[in-house]
Amino acid sequence: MNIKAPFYCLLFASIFLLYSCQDDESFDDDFGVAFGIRQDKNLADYEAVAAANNPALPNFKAVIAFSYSLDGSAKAEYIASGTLIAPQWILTAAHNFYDASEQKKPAPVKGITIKIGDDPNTPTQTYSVSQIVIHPTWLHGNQDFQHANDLCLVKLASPITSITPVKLHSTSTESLGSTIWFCGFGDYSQAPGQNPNLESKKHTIENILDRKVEGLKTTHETTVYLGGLLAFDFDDPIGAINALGDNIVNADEGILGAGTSSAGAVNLEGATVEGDSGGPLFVKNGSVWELAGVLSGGATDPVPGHKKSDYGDISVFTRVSTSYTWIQSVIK
Ligand SMILES: [Ca+2]
Ligand SMILES: [Ca+2]
Repeated sequence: MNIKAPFYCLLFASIFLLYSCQDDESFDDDFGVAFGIRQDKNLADYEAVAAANNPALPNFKAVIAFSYSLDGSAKAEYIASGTLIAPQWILTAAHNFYDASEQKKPAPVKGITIKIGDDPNTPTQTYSVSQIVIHPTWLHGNQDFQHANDLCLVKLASPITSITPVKLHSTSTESLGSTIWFCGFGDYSQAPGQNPNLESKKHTIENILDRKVEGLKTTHETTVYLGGLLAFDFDDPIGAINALGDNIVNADEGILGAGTSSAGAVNLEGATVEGDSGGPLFVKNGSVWELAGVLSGGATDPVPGHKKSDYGDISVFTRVSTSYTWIQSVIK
């Protein structure tokens, strides 16, 4: 295992993409009081929900880990998350495999491994990848979160038959104020109490949907691609820091638009961290938990003195329903 401390990669807009990159520096100094999880909870509480397979909750088994290199070598130094949406297709974020500010071309498939199970250190199965399909306008230069095109479809070399794929949310009926779940393999290895030499286990977080944005669009050649965003904030238990409940403080929040947000934390309230990129945001549609968002990044400096993934963090997702047509056109 060669996990190095990751860092946030800044992109052209001030919203950053969550990314797991090679970096020898410790980021202990960046820890706030609540790195990704409530200060009064343990990471094990969040991991237990992912492993429990409760039928009343989303199908967390379909959430997979990627380990990969950017140059196609077998030395995987990056981690990311994704969701099985068809037996041979995984939906994730484009920036995991192609960030034009860092690379000349997307990561070769031969350097990508898919890990199944709750613990990527001891995966129950591994799969290789035959193809990655990056959103056309992301691939051709519009690598800015506000284009809402941070999406990538990963085709497996062979189908996964042991896991039921997750249903995509296609109806744009995501309900502001509703409970949502996120799941991913974000890197907590440097957090207090964790083994710094191991990859972090699959974990969930619970939150409330605070924002939805639509009407974004990009064009490649003559094709127009619609896009949208979803977002939530990381509230503290007593409701002192409500990042999306106050005034719009910067351009990032401006793109998410005006609105309200509940103050105070839900039971497993959390934020997203590096390595969670590409992981799913689930919304409940009737009785079915559907994949509604793909983790892209977070708003920069949402509250004064903010440290990454601490209370006040704002997580931003590329919306699935607004890109449903493109996704279906690839995996059909
Ligand atoms: Ca919240
Ligand atoms: Ca809030």
